[in-house]
Amino acid sequence: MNEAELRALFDEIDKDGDGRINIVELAEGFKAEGAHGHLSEEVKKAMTADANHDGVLDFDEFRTLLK
Ligand SMILES: [Ca+2]
Ligand SMILES: [Ca+2]
Repeated sequence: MNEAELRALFDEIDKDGDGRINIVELAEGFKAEGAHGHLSEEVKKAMTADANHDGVLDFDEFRTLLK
């Protein structure tokens, strides 16, 4: 996935457009991607990318997650 694709995906998940992905947006994003069953596990796993522990994923953290 290149930088532009990452940015497009980030913007798609970041529904309120504040430049950060919170847990609700993340869960909705996973649902949209067709994740089933262990949604909370997937979200928990994704939040380990929250390097500065502010409870949201900024673009840098999001990029690290998908690397
Ligand atoms: Ca947001
Ligand atoms: Ca963060």
